[in-house]
Amino acid sequence: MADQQDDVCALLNHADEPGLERAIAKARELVDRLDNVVLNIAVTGAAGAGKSTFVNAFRGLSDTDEGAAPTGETETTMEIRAYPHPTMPNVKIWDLPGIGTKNFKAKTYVKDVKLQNYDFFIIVSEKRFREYDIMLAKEIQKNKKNFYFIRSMIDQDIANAERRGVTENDTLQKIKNDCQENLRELGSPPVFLISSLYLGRFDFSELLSALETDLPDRKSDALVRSLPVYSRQCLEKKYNTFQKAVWALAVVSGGIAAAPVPGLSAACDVAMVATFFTTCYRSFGLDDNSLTKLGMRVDKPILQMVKESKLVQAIAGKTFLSSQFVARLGAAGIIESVCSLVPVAGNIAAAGVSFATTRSVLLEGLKELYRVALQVIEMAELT
Ligand SMILES: Nc1nc2c(ncn2[C@@H]2O[C@H](COP(=O)(O)OP(=O)(O)O)[C@@H](O)[C@H]2O)c(=O)[nH]1
Ligand SMILES: [Mg+2]
Repeated sequence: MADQQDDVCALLNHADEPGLERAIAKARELVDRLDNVVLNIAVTGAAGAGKSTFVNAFRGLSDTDEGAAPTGETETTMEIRAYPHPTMPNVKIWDLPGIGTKNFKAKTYVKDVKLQNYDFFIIVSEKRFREYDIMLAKEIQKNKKNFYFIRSMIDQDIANAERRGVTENDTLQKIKNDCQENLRELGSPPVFLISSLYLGRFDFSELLSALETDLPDRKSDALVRSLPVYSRQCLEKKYNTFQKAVWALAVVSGGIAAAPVPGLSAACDVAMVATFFTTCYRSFGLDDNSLTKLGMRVDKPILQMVKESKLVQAIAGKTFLSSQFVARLGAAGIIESVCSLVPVAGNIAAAGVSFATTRSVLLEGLKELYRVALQVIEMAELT
């Protein structure tokens, strides 16, 4: 009984709401958001600025992957195109033509591209920002939306400058100064120096931090979960967003289990657990496709190592028939440790018991996936 009271206290603390009912309502809302947050990111800039390559990198795709935005193409038909995230289709990146192009005249641009539909704008340039880029930023500002300037293809600038004996730091500083000078009439907003070939280098993590600060929490979490794992810090952020969601998932699952608890498979909502683990597994880049790509990039056989985790095997095997899934989780040693929490039978309120059990299962499984993903990062020598 004491355990149950502790759980309810923990729940109320997390929910930051007076009253159990309101806490449960808030949990339901959070779980809804976990799957249904809509995020529309607009990427704009001149032809050849590196927009499509950035759109692909943001979605964890290389240029040759199925569904990747075509890159290096001469833009003849200028159109707005949406690129949904491969595993989170509610996160969409839009490849927008620059302002002042043939089909998108400056005067009617705001109306034509439906500026209001986007959460924020990324304005890309591979050189200095153009007059049109600045004009667009002003329109975005008028519409009370945020924009972020990206100076793209930084890896190329560095390679070129190194050939002339200029150091990386000097090159980065010079480009940053030039860009800010270039954007003086906008009050010299920050400019993020990015290479879409190496998201883990240069200013991508600063860009992410700025976005996290500016976006509402639920959108910021969706963004973090959707990004490819490009660094250890990115993986940690992902882990934190999932940890935050666990209590809400456990509450909602508790509400579903209305009967006394005969055993574990009835105590927690197995379908929900399976969905949650699959989401984490994809977000951590543990699926075959992501691992193969990473393995090729860094020339290391990462895939085999990951396959040693029984939980990863269970998720990859897609055995979502409840009993089989639970059996596989049991084999992974995750459920065993929480079995003791479940009474064999009894009239303890099922919701309370289920909350504790489910929370433990979710936290343990999440920790296991995080552990494997960290090993992957170490093997790939991403920092
Ligand atoms: N080295 C390097 N090349 C890039 C980068 N981003 C884009 N490119 C190349 O620049 C060219 C134009 O890029 P693309 O994404 O098609 O530009 P868009 O017209 O703005 O969509 C392509 O050949 C890309 O491969 C980058 O970060 N580094
Ligand atoms: Mg393009």
